[in-house]
Amino acid sequence: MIKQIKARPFDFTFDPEKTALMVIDMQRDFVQKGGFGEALGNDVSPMQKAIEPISKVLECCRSQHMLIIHTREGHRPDLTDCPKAKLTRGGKTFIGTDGPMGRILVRGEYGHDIIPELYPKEGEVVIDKPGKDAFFATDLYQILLNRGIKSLIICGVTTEVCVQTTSRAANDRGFELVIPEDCCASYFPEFHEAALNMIAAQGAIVGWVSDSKSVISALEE
Ligand code: TIU
Repeated sequence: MIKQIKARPFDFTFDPEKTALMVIDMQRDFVQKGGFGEALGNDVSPMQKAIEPISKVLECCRSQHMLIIHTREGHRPDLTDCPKAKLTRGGKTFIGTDGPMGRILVRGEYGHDIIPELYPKEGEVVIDKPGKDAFFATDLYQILLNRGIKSLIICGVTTEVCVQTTSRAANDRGFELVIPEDCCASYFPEFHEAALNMIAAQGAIVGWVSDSKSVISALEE
C-alpha cells in the first residue's frame, strides 16, 4: 500500500514494501567519549539526542518487517583500505591509534561497533564502509537492487558528513529518501540545519526532511 509521510518540501510518497531503513554509523566511535569524533576535537554530546528517536523508528520498521541496514565507518586493522589523505588529515593521525575504546575507527574494536541501544538484530544487514558514502567500496547498491528497494528512510550521524554524503549518493542512484531530522545529529548544530536545508531545497533536490513521529505515524497507519 502506498503511503505518505508529512515532510518538507512536500509529502514523501513511498511503498513500505520497497523501502529500507538505513541507520548510519551509530558507532561508539562517533557517539561516545574517547572515540574518533572526540579525537577530531568534537564534543559528542549533541549525538545523544538522536538515539531515542532512531530507536523508535527502528522498532517501528522492525515491526513492519522492513529491510534494515546499519552501516559502520572503519578500516581494516592493517589500514590498507585507508587513504593516506584520510589517515593524516589535518597533519595528525588518529585512525588506528589506541584509545580508551580500542584502536580508533578500526573494524573489530569495541569503539567501532554500534551502540547497544541500536544494536543490529539477527537478519539485519551491516555494511562496513571505508568512506563517508555508504555506497563507496561496499555491496550496498547490489543489496538494495536485489531486494527491490526504491525508497530509503535515512537516520544516523553525522548529518552533514556520512548522512548527507550517503543521501546524495543514493539520490544519484535513483532512490528517493527521507531523513527524519531528529534521527540525525551533527557536532555542529548549524551544519545539521544547513545540511537538512540543502537536502530539501530546490524541490527536494536530494530528498525529503521529516521527523520520527511523522515517519512512525505513516508506517503505523
Ligand atoms: N567527522 C564527522 O562529522 N563524521 C565522520 O567522520 N563520519 C560520519 O559522519 N559517520
